[in-house]
Amino acid sequence: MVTTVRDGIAIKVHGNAAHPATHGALCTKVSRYPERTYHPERILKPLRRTGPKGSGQFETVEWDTALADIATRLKAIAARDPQAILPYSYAGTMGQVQGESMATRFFNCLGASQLDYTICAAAGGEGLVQTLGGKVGMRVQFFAESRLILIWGSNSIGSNLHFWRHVQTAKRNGAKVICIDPRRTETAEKCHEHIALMPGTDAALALALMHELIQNDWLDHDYIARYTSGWEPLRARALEWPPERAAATCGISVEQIRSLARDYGMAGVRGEPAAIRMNYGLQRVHGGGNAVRAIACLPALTGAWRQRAGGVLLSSSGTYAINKAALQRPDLRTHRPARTINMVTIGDDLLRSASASFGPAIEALVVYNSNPVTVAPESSKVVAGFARQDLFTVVLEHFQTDTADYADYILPATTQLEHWDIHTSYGHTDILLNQPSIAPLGEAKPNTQIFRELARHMGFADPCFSEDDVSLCKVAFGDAIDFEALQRDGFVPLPVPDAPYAQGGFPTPSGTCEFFSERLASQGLDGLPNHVPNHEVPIADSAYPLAMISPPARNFLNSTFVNVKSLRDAEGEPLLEISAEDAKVRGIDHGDLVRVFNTRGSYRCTAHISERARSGVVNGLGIWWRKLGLDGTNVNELTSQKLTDMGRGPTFYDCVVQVEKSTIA
Ligand SMILES: Nc1nc2c(c(=O)[nH]1)N[C@H]1C(S)=C(S)[C@@H](COP(=O)(O)OP(=O)(O)OC[C@H]3O[C@@H](n4cnc5c(=O)[nH]c(N)nc54)[C@H](O)[C@@H]3O)O[C@H]1N2
Ligand SMILES: Nc1nc2c(c(=O)[nH]1)N[C@H]1C(S)=C(S)[C@@H](COP(=O)(O)OP(=O)(O)OC[C@H]3O[C@@H](n4cnc5c(=O)[nH]c(N)nc54)[C@H](O)[C@@H]3O)O[C@H]1N2
Ligand SMILES: [Mo]
Repeated sequence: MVTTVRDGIAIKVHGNAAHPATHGALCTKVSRYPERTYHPERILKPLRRTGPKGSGQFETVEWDTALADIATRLKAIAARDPQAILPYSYAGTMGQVQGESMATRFFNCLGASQLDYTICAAAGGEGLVQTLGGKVGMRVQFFAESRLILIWGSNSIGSNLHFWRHVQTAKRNGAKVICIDPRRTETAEKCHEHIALMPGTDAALALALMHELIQNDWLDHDYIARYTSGWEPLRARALEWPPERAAATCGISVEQIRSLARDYGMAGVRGEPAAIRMNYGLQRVHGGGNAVRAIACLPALTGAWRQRAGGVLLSSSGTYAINKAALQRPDLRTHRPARTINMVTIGDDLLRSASASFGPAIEALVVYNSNPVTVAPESSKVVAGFARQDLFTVVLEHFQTDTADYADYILPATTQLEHWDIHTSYGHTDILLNQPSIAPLGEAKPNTQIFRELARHMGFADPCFSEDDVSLCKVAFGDAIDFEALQRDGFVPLPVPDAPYAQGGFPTPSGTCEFFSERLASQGLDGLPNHVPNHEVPIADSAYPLAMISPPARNFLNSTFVNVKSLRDAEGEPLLEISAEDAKVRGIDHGDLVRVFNTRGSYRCTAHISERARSGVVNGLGIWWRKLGLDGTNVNELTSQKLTDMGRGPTFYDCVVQVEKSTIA
């Protein structure tokens, strides 16, 4: 991203044309970054709560007053048990320095509880690691050369525009593109085919594809023999999944499955590269880890990995050898090993009292780079937790988010335009440097600086608390990269092979693509991928007969940008997409106010009768700020804290609901 600055003011941001991965383009929301940065509601001074928790009433205070008081409060809690203090952080702008570096040093030194960073990609990441050995895969640019592309569980146009460019190139060169997604997204409608399966049934589809590859002998026997393990048991498992069985499970036709298998299998037979762009949408369900495992097996069956434009890509993040120990200094943790709290279950965990198994109740929360009151599942619990009178909460933020409303202190943080950071990717494999283009606005400080100063107030003496941000940027990759080149160009590509698994060499313990995972089996789990049904499977004529998914709205980045007027205007209002059929039986018209509800809660929004929704599934687009929605709620009022089969991840898209016309205005 290149920022144009005039008289110290950032007036425009655009993509760096010299960077091949972005190719000079930004998505709409990020192109509004100046509007967000200079937003009149930016928090530019530390704030201290004056009204009741959640009321959003604050007064400004001096930095030193705020930090001294916060340090006093944290010290008192730490003297009893530092594990009663919990940091909570996640996406922010996903940098390594403003993310888990100085902050993590601080909490390590304090001996605070540790956070399990699971809210996004944990299940799929684990599934991929069990099968391929790492978060690694095809090089993203070679999708442009593929002849067949499956976009599986991703709205690329909405959430990964830079990938979509390669798809367009492939399409122009005659490739066939197929989208597998319950929702008819912007992406699905631009593909040649769209397979709108029921949420959480992807493993069943993948197993049926294997069944067809076996029955028709569309297999690369040589590749299987040389570079895979567990073929015989996988074969037996796949043969349990004829297309008829999978069609019933997935809510699609037998012919759709046969046709997809034929396209994928024949590409292999003809030696035409077939590529799968999986993404995290399909793993936010109970069986998310297994689904990723099943899909990740496919290219090894047909030998698609032999070509650089064939294989699968879920994430490239495993390519980066980040020196986390140097950034985070786990050696500072001299206390006994602290417990780990899963960020997905923050609702329940904030409401837990002390016990032998849990440890101390959470007495203090320090939130940065995240907006849990908006994004975490089962909001009623999360809100009740944040509203606890005896909880001390500090939030580092740009804006008074739903979470900041519950803070005792809000500390103003800098944005990406105002600080140093270093970034990785989960698509391409370049390292990126973020250099500040403008001075911090008002009294805002980088997260790193806030934790440096807090460390001083706590009396932490280790010299690592004076390391500056440029040095942290250098530490992240050490000698592995040429920092001067990074500073000059803004990006440095990592050396990665074009076709990483053309001759095996998977980073698994066996060096093969592991159809059967000994590691999973040794944990008492199924060593083979299987279809693991959703926690909540919709059943006709039951109290909650509809499945609800809540993928992000195109113009929002999770809950970021929701307060940027031009983007919020583009999205309009919180809405629920419902099929004509499901709307009709409920007497719902387009634009009606509806109540969406289940055992966890109730949420009102506007119904859109839309072809984007298949029958049996409603789409509640996210992630609106609660305070901008009707009744001060959002879609996470309905989602559950149940976890995935692997990785302890969230199940946002595994949720049943009922919908009715709202009777009150
Ligand atoms: N505009 C925008 N871009 C974003 C984000 C954003 O919030 N807004 N978020 C960023 C982040 S944090 C992430 S993790 C990535 C996520 O990016 P992706 O992992 O690519 O996922 P999404 O595009 O968010 O959408 C998930 C898609 O999965 C579909 N889906 C839901 N359930 C299932 C299922 O069971 N099976 C299948 N096959 N599909 C399913 C949804 O309908 C949706 O189209 O995007 C990043 N980019
Ligand atoms: N229902 C439903 N819920 C979901 C999802 C879904 O698809 N459906 N998606 C899930 C996914 S994939 C993810 S990744 C999570 C994301 O959830 P979060 O990690 O909470 O991400 P955001 O909502 O983008 O909020 C990031 C916050 O960090 C702030 N921020 C940005 N940069 C900085 C900085 O430098 N310093 C500080 N202090 N703050 C900063 C922003 O202002 C913003 O309020 O949400 C999850 N929740
Ligand atoms: Mo995410």
